[in-house]
Amino acid sequence: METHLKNSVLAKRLDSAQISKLPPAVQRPSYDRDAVSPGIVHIGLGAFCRAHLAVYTDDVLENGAKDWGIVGVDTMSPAIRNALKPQDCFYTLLARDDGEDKLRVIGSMLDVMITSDQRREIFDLLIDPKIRIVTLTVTEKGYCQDAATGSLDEKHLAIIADLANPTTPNSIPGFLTEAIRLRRQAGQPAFTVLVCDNLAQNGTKVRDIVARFATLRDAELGRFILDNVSFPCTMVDRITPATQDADRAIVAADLGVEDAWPVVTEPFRQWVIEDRFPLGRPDWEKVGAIMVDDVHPFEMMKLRCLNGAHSMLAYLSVVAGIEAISDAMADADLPKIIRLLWDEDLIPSLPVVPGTNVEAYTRELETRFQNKGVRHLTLQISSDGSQKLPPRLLEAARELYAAGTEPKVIPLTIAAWMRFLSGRNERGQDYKIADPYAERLATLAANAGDDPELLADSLFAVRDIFGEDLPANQHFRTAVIGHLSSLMAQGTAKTLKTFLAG
Ligand code: CS2
Repeated sequence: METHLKNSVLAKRLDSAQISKLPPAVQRPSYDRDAVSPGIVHIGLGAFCRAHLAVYTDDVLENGAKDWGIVGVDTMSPAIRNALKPQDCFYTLLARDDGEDKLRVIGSMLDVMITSDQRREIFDLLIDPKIRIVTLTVTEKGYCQDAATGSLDEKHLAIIADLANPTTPNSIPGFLTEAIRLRRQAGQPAFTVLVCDNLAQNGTKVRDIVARFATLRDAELGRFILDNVSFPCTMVDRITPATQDADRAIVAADLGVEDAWPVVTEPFRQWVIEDRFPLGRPDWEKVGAIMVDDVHPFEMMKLRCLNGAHSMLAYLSVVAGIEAISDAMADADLPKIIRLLWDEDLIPSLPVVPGTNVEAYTRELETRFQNKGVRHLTLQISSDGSQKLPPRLLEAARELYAAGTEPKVIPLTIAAWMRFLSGRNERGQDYKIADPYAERLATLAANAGDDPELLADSLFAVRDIFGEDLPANQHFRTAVIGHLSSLMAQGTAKTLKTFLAG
């Protein structure tokens, strides 16, 4: 990123002074940004939140709200602060459809802070009564959960470290607990915690994780959190890949000034939120969010049909050497396999929800996945399978077995993930496996060599992914081993053809 800027021939950088000089086609804040104060602290500044909740919030500011600006906090590296602070935290959103680009400069992010060197400052802000909501996008693994059960992983090294030094936390459960404790000590009512990651029952799950961490510190604090802190569940959706240098070049050419970290996304966006905000919230429902009493049915539909299909496409594609989701959608067989995943396994696993049409939803997903303007890399989606597969697909498999039917495509997906763990695709190219369990999984895969049964059984033994029940289920085990044998012996193309013929 910084290299791109150094080589740039454009002298100017996007910032407050440039906003009024941007080309007319670029949408930009028309509100008085200096009059906006922060009401939200957002933790986890990846591309997604900047294409989603920051945009909904920007719309609310456009509607005249003054006290719902966002202060962004990142726990990973100073890169985002280095990129955004010189731009007065303005950044560009490039919404792309096949052939159509819309640029918009977002102003809802008022400041960016980093936990490594601004922890005290961040805690001071978090006890300020003007902050009423803490939103999070830290990915599934950020919550230090046992993926199979969704409860706090008490053996997680970051959790052990934070329990030893609870006032200087680095993990998300440790950080939230300390912020809630300090706020209570300051006599302020608790802020609302709005989890915007793809976990089933995300708010409830994270509340239990945080309360458990707090209980390990002090049982009374754990009780306080359960009784007093609201964690509404949400379903968030907008396909937003990591920004590439090529995107920066497109944005710079269109804006006429440099933006060190724009975000590229699709036009579609959706947000369903449980309306439990004791200290108030922005009028997100006036700008397209759907406020409901129970998010769970919407969340299951999205987590399974969108994210589950993404994971399936990702593992089969990475192994086959297909780089992007839109390329996978142009394959002869992969779109048919996704259709089967939806029709045979996922749609039957979902409750019927009045007002939603899951068949239409999956047809819309096909179109969204085909969008060539958003180059969503399959390797990016393949990350963190140990955390993503349980809520996206393994839960559905469990429910189908419990209802007396058998999943057909989920075992193929699990076999593809197992094959993927070899780290080499069918063209002989190596790729990096990004996963909190990467080392453990790669070692199991290497030790099993080319024996599919040994590989499957060694991976099934990782109980914090598969639990006890699925490895003991003979149908599931046999189906996975069958597909894995085929993938290893014949490759993805032939395996898919045989599967579709069968
Ligand atoms: C994707 C999600 O990377 C992934 O695992 O499945 O980031 C997906 O693009 C978003 O959830 C869409 O809302």
